Amino acid sequence: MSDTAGKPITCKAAVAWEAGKPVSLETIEVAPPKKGEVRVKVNFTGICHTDMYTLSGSDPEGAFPAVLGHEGAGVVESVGEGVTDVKEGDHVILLYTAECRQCKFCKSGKTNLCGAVRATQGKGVMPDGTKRFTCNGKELYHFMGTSTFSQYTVVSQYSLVAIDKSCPLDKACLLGCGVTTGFGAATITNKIEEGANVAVFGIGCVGLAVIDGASFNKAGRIIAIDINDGKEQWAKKFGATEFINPSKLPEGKSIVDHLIDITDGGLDYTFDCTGNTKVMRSALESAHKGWGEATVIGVAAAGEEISFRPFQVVTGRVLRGSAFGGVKGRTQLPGMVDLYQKGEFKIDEYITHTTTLDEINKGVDHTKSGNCIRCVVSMD
Ligand code: NAD
Ligand code: DAO
Ligand code: ZN
Repeated sequence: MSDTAGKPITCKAAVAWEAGKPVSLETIEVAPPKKGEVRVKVNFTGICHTDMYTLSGSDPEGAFPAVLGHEGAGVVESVGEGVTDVKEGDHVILLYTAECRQCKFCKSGKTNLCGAVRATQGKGVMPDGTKRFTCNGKELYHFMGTSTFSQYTVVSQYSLVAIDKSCPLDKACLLGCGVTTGFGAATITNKIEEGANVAVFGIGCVGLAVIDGASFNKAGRIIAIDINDGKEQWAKKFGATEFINPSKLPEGKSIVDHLIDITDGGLDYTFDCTGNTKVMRSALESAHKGWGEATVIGVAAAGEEISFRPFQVVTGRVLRGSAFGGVKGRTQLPGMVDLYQKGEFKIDEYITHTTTLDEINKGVDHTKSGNCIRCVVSMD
């Protein structure tokens, strides 16, 4: 048993004191894990746009002060009573989409959404309704059930998965969100068939991972669409066959009309990876009549709505969504780690920036810039 088991740990964390302000490096106390919980030493975390969205104050579920971060990997420091699936020393990926294997969602076999910790996770507390982080005596909220912007975090036993120790944690952390989300959307939520034609709107980490998943499934044409021309070389590196900047089409030509023209009627699969509701509509309308399937991955701002003509779906197009790529974290992530280790899909290539916990605000700035795919933060 570790020397620290059962005791509070003092460590550093980036604390979001209030919306709209930079996170602040603080010394915090992390309480030991209670029944059914696990305390993890976080070695690396990615920074995702959802962290930025919550930090901006736009997230209706955002509670402050909080420890943000949800794309992390580390090592189990100690486990609470009753935890049997992971043990001290295990290498783990934190899961913002939990998997309990007991709730009606998990048992349905139809979804990777899990109900076990959903309600408390959304309120920024542990499943028993309390918090494990304090800073100068003030309690800090948890975030997405993971809070990876701290050197130590406490999570539900359903919110992490042990992985092979040979997988480097600075890469494994990206399986905690962006890479898994896109790759899974192409290969699990949708099982893109060999030769199928695909369009991906929005070429960030998630869109690139959709492209990688489509290539993995041997799609035919993979058309990447982004308003930033700089994304063309990225898209092609990941397997896109074509790139279109919709803002550079001839006057009066919409991206939907253009896609329908160049694909003889539309795409077999389309993906929104922007979070823009107008783009979501374009994704549906550029799916082929009769069978085209459009998947919303992007998260729209609170209160936004999608509109489209019902005839679009009456005539056989399908609109669906995908959370965490449809991946059941505890069951399926170890297999994804194996695939990565065998070189069958990309992780390293997404990392355009690295930084340290001390300089995490530089990472936040990188993430907001148009040229960052993922910034990985070393927590030591
Ligand atoms: P990102 O900001 O790195 O990439 C978005 C890309 O979309 C950018 O390249 C941008 O130039 C492009 N874009 C913006 N407006 C556009 C438009 N009108 N037409 C075409 N391209 C446009 O973001 P990311 O990290 O790749 O995440 C993408 C989205 O996925 C975000 O909304 C994020 O919140 C969401 N997300 C969802 C899940 C999930 O489980 N569903 C998980 C992770 C992220
Ligand atoms: O079960 O009600 C629920 C919510 C599950 C979470 C779905 C998350 C999808 C998008 C998250 C943003 C990216 C980190
Ligand atoms: Zn469950």
